[in-house]
Amino acid sequence: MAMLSFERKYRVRGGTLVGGDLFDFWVGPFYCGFFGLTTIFFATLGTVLILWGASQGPTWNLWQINIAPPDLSYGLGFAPLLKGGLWQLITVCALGAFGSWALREVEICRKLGMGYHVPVAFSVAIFGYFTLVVIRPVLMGAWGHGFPYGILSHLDWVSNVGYQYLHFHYNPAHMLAITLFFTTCLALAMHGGLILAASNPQKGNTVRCPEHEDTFFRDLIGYSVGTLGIHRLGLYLALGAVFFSAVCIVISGPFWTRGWPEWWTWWLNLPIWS
Ligand code: UQ2
Repeated sequence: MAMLSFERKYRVRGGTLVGGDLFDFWVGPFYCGFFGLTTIFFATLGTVLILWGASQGPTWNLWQINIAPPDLSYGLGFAPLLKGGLWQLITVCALGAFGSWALREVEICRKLGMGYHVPVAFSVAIFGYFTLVVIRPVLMGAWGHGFPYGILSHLDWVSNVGYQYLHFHYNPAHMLAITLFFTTCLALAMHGGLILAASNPQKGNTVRCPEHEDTFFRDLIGYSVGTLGIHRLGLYLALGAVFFSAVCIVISGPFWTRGWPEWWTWWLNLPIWS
């Protein structure tokens, strides 16, 4: 692992949330910390449980391995290990590992005197997963509403749940989420393109500065969002995409049980048409 000579200077003591100085050390390039240990604990245990679950299943085909949530009849109770209990334990391990990783990010931010933007952003991704395997199943009254852990099986789950609501593209929150995902791609493509363009000048010229980047977009569309602004915009678009993805699935079932095309009857029933 490459290490720049000045990096040592930024490896500062303190900023820990738990454990004081006890776990405040590095292993090679990696910070440990209390949450580094809990991350390793949950990630290792979860991986071992998945491997053991696979060993009890009918296949070692990587695409077909599946660890399913409990049957709906178990409701919100515990299920036997091979009847969804494994899925429940693996879910606890996953949330333990993701949460530990977010808190390790917080400790590193505190050490470096940085803002908490990275752990906040990661927490929104965790919230997306939490919505699928905890919030929605709890609102629906059964862990069996969580998605199965498997490459093809989770795709089948997405397809089946989608068709249960006839046509998921009519879900207004799904529309918003897709629009935000596409706009995130547009913004990152524009930003990546602009940065590479400015740092690869024509032969004989020096690398271009932010003034040139601003000027390009002012010449093109009369507006530049700015060098800080493009990163804010990218963050908000990406977090918004994940947030509305979580909204679009959590309203499907708990708050709307029919097909999504039918939701639009409020529009057809507006009094202005009569
Ligand atoms: C910009 C700017 C950057 C950029 C980009 C723009 C100098 C290096 C890409 C242009 C972006 C605009 C005008 C916003 C587009 C809006 C949406 C919703 C995609 O001005 O400042 O910094 O990378």
